[in-house]
Amino acid sequence: MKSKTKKTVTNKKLTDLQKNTENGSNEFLTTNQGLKILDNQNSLKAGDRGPTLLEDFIMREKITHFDHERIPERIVHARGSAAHGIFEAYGNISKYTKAGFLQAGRKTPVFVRFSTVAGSRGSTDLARDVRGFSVKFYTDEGNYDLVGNNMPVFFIQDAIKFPDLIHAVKPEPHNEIPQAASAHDTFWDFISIMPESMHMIMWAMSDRAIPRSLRMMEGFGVHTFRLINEAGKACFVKFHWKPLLGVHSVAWDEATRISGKDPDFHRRDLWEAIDSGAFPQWEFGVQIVEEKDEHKFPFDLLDPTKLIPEELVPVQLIGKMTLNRNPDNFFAETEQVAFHPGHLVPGIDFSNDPLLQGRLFSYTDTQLSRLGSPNFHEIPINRSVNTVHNNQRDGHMRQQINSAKSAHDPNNTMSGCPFQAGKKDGGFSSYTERIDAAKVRARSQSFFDHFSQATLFFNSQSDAEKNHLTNAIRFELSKVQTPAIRERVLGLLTQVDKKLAADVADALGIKVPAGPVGVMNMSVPADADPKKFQPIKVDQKLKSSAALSMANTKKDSIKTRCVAVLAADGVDDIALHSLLAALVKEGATYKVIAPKLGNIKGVSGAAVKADQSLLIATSVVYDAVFIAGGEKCVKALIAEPDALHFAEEAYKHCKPIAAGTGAEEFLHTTYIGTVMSSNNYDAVSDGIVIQGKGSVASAFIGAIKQHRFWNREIARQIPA
Ligand code: HDE
Repeated sequence: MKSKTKKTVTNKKLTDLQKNTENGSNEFLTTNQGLKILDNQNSLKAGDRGPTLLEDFIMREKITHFDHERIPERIVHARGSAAHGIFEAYGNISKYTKAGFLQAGRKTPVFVRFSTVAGSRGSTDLARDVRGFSVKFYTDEGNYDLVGNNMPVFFIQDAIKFPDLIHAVKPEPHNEIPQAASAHDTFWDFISIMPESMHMIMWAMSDRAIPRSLRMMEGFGVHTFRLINEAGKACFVKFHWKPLLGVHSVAWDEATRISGKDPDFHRRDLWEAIDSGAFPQWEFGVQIVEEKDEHKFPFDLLDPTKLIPEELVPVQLIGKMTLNRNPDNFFAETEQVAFHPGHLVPGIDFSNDPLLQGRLFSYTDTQLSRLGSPNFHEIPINRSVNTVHNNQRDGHMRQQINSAKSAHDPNNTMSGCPFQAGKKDGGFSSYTERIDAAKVRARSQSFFDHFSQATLFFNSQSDAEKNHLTNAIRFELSKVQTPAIRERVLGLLTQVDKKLAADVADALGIKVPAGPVGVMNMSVPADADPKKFQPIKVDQKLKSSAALSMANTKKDSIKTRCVAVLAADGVDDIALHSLLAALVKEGATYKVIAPKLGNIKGVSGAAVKADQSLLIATSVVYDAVFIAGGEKCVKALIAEPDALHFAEEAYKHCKPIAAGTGAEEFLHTTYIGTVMSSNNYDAVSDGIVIQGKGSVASAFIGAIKQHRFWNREIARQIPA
């Protein structure tokens, strides 16, 4: 035990000695005052069967601390998962920005937090929701936070509506139901009278809202920002994160089942990937618009319900982010990290997007009540790598011991220190935008086209994606209890796509309205002319945009994909090991699932370890299924209803399925066999790989790269 060494306390050494030791290291248990604890199992009592004494300061301290362990959760984005990493800039961007961390060759540590928006801290990862994508860059010019989402637009155009939006989507106030879900009256009531939300609704009802993994999501800064170069010249910019693994989602039915089987699915997936060295990566991209081109688009760059189609302004990739380290402590890092869109560095500035402007106030304000002190910047995860020098002092939980004799600026007492920095020393200066305007509560007419980009998004989706989106709105509106809300939403949908509206109406058993129901936009200020608030639809010419569909994402790798292997005694272990070696070589992982835990016997006489039993295994957390071959093994699996259900469920969710020698018989025992026996059945386009028809390994790998065979779902629904 290290603590036995005696330390001499001198005044000079006091602060060094005060450094906290790590919990769990080779040390004695102590109180918070450093007193060694003799007995941590029994409270102090009057006799061994007597009452506990108030005097027991050791127990009181322990329980008091415990009583106060929880802090208020974030009002939005409460459930999150985070990781450390590194950002490496490689683009030639100096023409547009002087931000040091964006210059080619620079490496900057980052901390990234992903989140859902509506649910509480303990809610499920797979809720249909927007995902937060916040990045803190610890640059040598100060911390820069890019606090974005996995969708490039937002529900509302002005920050003043944000509390209403969130009150509407959160559980209803009278009974706190439902948790982490938008499928309820208050949310859709708000949407039905807020036509500006229609574009975002298309994204939120698409499969983007149920990602396969946090590692397979795009990220967007959402607002238009400004970049500023050394000469002080500005341009507009939109920020993008593009995942190297492509953008992929699960099926809605699958999402609902994952929520029960493994509510930590995304958190676990991120943790395990980083833990195993399969570091998630994103490329960082910018869409740049010169100031002179600000008004050349059929939408307003300041409107956060609009994106800039990549066909109009391509994304230039200028850096790569790698997440390579899990947090050491969830609370200290993931929970206490405090992001703020106003944490800027020289070379980046705001635009006048009215949603962004409102955020600039909110984020510091919320940390004051969440983290409890204006000193939240001193929490280790929030500290700048630059030493902080200023005259701010004191407050709850102050960590820094400022030794200076005075704390005012300007001063003579400290010979003027700390000094203001000139521009050449890296001093931040806001972009000198000319503003000459009347003070009004108003919105520009250029914000009133609420539908054309919603239509653009819908038109850009593949048939399967359109199908999913339609079903998502059907699902949500079926949960809505008030018929008038359903009707109003349908009225708005007619403005996006007539067939979409008709298909949704059909499932609700009502007639599709001819157009908007009643006054389309009820968010009109008192005394204003309602005509000025009615939506317009500008012809945006571009009819579809490839980047908006996940069908066009990268499908070139099976890295980190997890394959479920169903096996039992008598498995053809030689063939199995060769298939597994091929999968692992390509970066995939696998789990062997057997009727029970322990070892299963291979035909070669060797044992194969079962990672999971059918009792706890579930198909929904896997990307693909392999039914191992071997006569006895196949017979044993056929006798297991859970194994049959496992395969049928994977088929229902459009996952690739491969069968080893003789395992075709297993498939024929399931509903999949009925499908396979139908005329003109094409196993390849259905993602089914059978041993004996070419190399199983390469065909299976090819199928896993495709992620899902959604066409299967349209052609035939399967009862599983
Ligand atoms: Fe946020 N948002 N937000 N938001 N937001 C918060 O700050 C807010 C908005 C986003 O992982 C809160 O520290 C207002 C858009 C993310 O810790 C709060 C408005 C976008 C996160 C807040 C918006 C976001 C937050 C709650 C309308 C995408 C999680 C806890 C003007 C660009 C950050 C906190 C993390 C968190 C306010 C709109 C993204 C209350 C007022 C648009 C990713 O300050």
